[in-house]
Amino acid sequence: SDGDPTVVVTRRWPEPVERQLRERFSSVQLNTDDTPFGADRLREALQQADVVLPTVSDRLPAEMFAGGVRTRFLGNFGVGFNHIDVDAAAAAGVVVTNTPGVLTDATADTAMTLVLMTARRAGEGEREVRDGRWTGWRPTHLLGSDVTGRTIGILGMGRIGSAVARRARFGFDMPVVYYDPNVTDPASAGVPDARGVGTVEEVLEQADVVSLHMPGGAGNSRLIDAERLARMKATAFLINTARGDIVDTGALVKALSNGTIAGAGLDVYDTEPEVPEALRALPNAVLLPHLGSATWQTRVAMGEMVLDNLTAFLEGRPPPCRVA
Ligand code: 8YV
Repeated sequence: SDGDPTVVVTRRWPEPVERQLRERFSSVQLNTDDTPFGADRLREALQQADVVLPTVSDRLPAEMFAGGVRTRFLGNFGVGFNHIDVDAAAAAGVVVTNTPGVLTDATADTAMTLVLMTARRAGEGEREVRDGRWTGWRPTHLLGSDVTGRTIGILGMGRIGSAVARRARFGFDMPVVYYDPNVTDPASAGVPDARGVGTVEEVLEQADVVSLHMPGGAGNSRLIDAERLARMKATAFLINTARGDIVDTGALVKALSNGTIAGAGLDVYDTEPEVPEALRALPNAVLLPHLGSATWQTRVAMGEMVLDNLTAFLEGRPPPCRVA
């Protein structure tokens, strides 16, 4: 893809990075109405464009690459890439990159937002005020649970898990227990006194708040099922800013309705943007619309990182964030 590659961008990006795209590539196609592409338009893009820049809302399973594609570079706008079959892409000669690091703090902040909102019943309270149902202060009104000093359990102590652990430990005095077979020295995560344990179950049994930070996709699919939810304390909260498929949603709805756990704070869903009515009806669930990395600064940085990877690829250098 030398000279002037054709570039398809599947969703709107923040203006500063769309401007860079227009300045750099004369044949860039921006998705001006910002509607999700769907399978047909994605297949067409892979057949016609040298470069496609997708997001989490674009499903790219193996069949998209079957029979070969024109696209040589897929620069994913986001760190998680379980929506792309990277093996099939590689077999079709497509280089895939992602955007690690630049969204770590924004996503960890979202996780802490959910911890606080869930434990302190902030969503319930906000709805009460807005609906004109607040009747005044009283000693037993909307009592939540303390956050400061309670134990946080981190499943997946990578970049984002570590950033949540540091916020919890140093901002909220929370002891940290974690499961991540790849992290043997918690000092490397910036939390020297975090306690690594050998199983997911130990984290679930010990934590007052459990926060998920592993990748989605086959390996972790339905990791948090009915049996594991039952291992959690009845007073505990489950936080998910990672991927929806890590949690069995049906089992979570049951656990939230029958008091198996106290509450859940979710930013991601396995059927996005569909959120089951049974979940939406539960007062002890705080539900955000996949806001993890949604700040101006972070989304611009993500776009710039996609562009850096694309530039490296087009100049024949190894893209810094190649996956697989
Ligand atoms: C993005 C995310 O908003 O990076 C990820 O994996 O889930 C979010 O930061 C989304 O993926 C955009 O493609």
